[in-house]
Amino acid sequence: MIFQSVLSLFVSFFCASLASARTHTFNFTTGWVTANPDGVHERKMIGFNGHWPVPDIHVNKGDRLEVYLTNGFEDGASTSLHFHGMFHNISDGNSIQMDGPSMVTQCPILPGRTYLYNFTVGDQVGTYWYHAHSGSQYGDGMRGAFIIHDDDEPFEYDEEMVIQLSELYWKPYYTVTDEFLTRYNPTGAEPIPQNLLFNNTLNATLDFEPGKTYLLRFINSGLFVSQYVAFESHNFTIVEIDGVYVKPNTTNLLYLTTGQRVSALVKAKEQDPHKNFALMQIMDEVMLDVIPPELVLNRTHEISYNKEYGKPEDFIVNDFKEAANEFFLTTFDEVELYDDYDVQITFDIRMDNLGDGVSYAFFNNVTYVHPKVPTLTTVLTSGKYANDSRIYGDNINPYVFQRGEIIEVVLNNYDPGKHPFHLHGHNFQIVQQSPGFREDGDYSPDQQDEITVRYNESAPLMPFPEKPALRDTVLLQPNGHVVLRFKADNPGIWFFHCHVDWHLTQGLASVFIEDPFALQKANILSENYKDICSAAGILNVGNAAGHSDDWFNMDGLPRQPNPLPTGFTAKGYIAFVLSTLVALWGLYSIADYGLTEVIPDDQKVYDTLKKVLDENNIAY
Ligand SMILES: *[C@@H]1O[C@H](CO)[C@@H](O)[C@H](O)[C@H]1NC(C)=O
Ligand SMILES: *[C@@H]1O[C@H](CO)[C@@H](O)[C@H](O)[C@H]1NC(C)=O
Ligand SMILES: *[C@@H]1O[C@H](CO)[C@@H](O)[C@H](O)[C@H]1NC(C)=O
Ligand SMILES: *[C@@H]1O[C@H](CO)[C@@H](O)[C@H](O)[C@H]1NC(C)=O
Ligand SMILES: *[C@@H]1O[C@H](CO)[C@@H](O)[C@H](O)[C@H]1NC(C)=O
Ligand SMILES: *[C@@H]1O[C@H](CO)[C@@H](O)[C@H](O)[C@H]1NC(C)=O
Ligand SMILES: *[C@@H]1O[C@H](CO)[C@@H](O)[C@H](O)[C@H]1NC(C)=O
Ligand SMILES: *[C@@H]1O[C@H](CO)[C@@H](O)[C@H](O)[C@H]1NC(C)=O
Ligand SMILES: *[C@@H]1O[C@H](CO)[C@@H](O)[C@H](O)[C@H]1NC(C)=O
Ligand SMILES: *[C@@H]1O[C@H](CO)[C@@H](O)[C@H](O)[C@H]1NC(C)=O
Ligand SMILES: *[C@@H]1O[C@H](CO)[C@@H](O)[C@H](O)[C@H]1NC(C)=O
Ligand SMILES: [Cu+2]
Repeated sequence: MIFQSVLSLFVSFFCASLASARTHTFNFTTGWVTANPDGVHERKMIGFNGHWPVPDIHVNKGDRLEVYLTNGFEDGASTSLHFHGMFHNISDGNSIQMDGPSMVTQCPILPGRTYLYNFTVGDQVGTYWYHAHSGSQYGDGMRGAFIIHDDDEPFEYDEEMVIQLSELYWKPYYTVTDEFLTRYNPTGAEPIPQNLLFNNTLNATLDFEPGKTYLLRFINSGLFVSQYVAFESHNFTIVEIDGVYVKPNTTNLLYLTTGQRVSALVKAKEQDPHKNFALMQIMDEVMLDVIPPELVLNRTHEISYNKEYGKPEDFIVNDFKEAANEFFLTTFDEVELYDDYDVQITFDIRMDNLGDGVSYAFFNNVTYVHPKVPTLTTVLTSGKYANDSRIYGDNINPYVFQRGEIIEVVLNNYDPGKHPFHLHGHNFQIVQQSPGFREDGDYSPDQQDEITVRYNESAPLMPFPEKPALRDTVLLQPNGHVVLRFKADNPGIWFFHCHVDWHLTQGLASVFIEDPFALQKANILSENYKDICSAAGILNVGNAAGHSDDWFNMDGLPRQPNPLPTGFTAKGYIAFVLSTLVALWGLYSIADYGLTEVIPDDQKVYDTLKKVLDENNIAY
């Protein structure tokens, strides 16, 4: 009897989901499109099929997505696409080849090639996004919202609005990257954007009607800065973060790091207010090493009840500490904290110069360098060796997990920067999240050790939350720490990295290989996968160095540059480059020197500088 009713329940559930699940097919060909996102500076953006912005994608729970991504770049750039927050759960079919990061779960797609991203969204619901996972391409517009609608949302609203927060650089990503990752930028100062963007434009107007409730889905799809959002005379009630429903929490100020999503209900005024209101978008200026005087740090958008009421004034935010704090949000389902861990990984995060003079980012003194073959290829072709982290190459910070283990990741920040850490394939519980301990204005590399407050397990700074926040991207504060836990219940190859894309470019990443034998059982490399690799001249078998005769032979493994020569400290190197620069310009003091101005628009000054530095044979 019981068996029968369970069976019929199962059958009806199965039929219902089968009947409603749809497949959404897209053909996207990448290419440069002339646009003027901020109305100030025309530039080329990365669009699909000749259009920019690229479309938002809306699906329902359980649906399948088939995206044919064709590389249409004519400048030789390779590409790939990642659906941020998707679990690609092995139990929903085998889609680990669809996660997107280049050289982790696929090869770079070369011009003229097409790769199919084909996966179901499984049980996942809420606010996600998709973006390029090759170089910093997404900053130039190769990103869109990805919304999974749910008939059973635990809240009600009349209309939804999807809003991407990002920033704009006027120069193309490859130029900004080149200017960032050079020995002429020895402190690793992040490139300063020229503008904020709100849903890919500068000024926006959102129409409100009295009496209605709106669901505002915010996505920080930027490369770099965190952003605050403040609403004049209206409150936000947070109901979802990163695809996880939370106990409603009301606030006037939201904070989103890059990669994060926050959905909030906003109740419009009951009666016609006879005025319009300001929705403020504000850059977290603490993240900027220098603030150029012309940079506009906040933008005012109009919540329009009636066009005739005129534009709203700025809404002033007095205390940014009032922003909703992710650590205190509780999941709607009140999921309890994993009470212990099986495996603990501690990452000390540092930024420093290596022998080529460039500033790199490190987990435990290792900066991520792409292996010769994607880690997925190594997992699927290494047979019994797949359980041994040594075959993945020490320069990717690899960790192998067994199914069911509770993993605790401790991040200690020996850097005065903010870092939003993102894990592919999982949500994690936020077990500890310290405040920042940065001493303003102090960037001296050799003082970081004194300032930094590491996680001390026997004396945690925060009480352990009984029902912790759960999400896929978390903020690590300057010189502080965070502690995360998740269960290794999703076999895969999961990239764990800082979502400040400049820091990822500097190598702030690790790769988690979860239950490799389950992956081997469920997967073979598809013909499409192998073709893409072959076209790029990448082997379809082998360890991180491309060897398959001896799985522990690491000859030819791509490695990080050597350290600075002994006696040539990072601090000395920075001082030398700075004094050379200062001597050249003769006008600036080191203190207020704008480092991103190191590469001035004036090409002649740049060339002279280069020559002087080369003649002095600084870095090698
Ligand atoms: C998309 O591309 C595929 C393969 O290139 C092709 O078979 C299909 O007809 C295209 N579909 C649409 C809707 O353009
Ligand atoms: C945005 O608003 C500012 C200030 O009101 C105005 O100067 C600018 O022209 C507007 N830009 C666009 C693209 O609408
Ligand atoms: C996508 O994957 C599903 C499940 O494996 C398969 O049935 C379908 O044919 C695939 N779609 C394409 C276009 O290959
Ligand atoms: C933001 O832009 C997307 C398309 O890029 C659009 O679908 C969406 O409605 C816009 N959001 C608002 C609030 O206008
Ligand atoms: C916003 O929430 C605060 C605190 O809950 C409350 O005091 C205030 O009245 C609310 N404001 C509006 C406009 O609803
Ligand atoms: C916006 O920036 C201006 C200066 O750029 C500042 O005066 C103003 O207080 C800021 N407003 C908010 C809400 O932060
Ligand atoms: C809402 O968030 C604040 C901190 O931002 C926290 O103190 C409070 O406990 C939260 N309330 C609920 C119901 O989650
Ligand atoms: C990393 O380097 C620092 C400074 O050189 C050193 O103190 C530390 O012990 C190293 N850490 C690891 C995990 O190797
Ligand atoms: C994989 O390695 C782990 C840890 O070294 C070990 O406990 C486990 O038994 C290994 N699994 C297999 C199937 O060899
Ligand atoms: C960690 O905390 C314990 C308990 O307060 C203390 O005895 C110990 O010295 C601390 N460890 C470090 C490295 O600070
Ligand atoms: C993956 O699916 C399994 C089986 O349904 C489930 O137990 C596990 O929680 C899922 N993991 C994730 C990260 O979705
Ligand atoms: Cu970072």
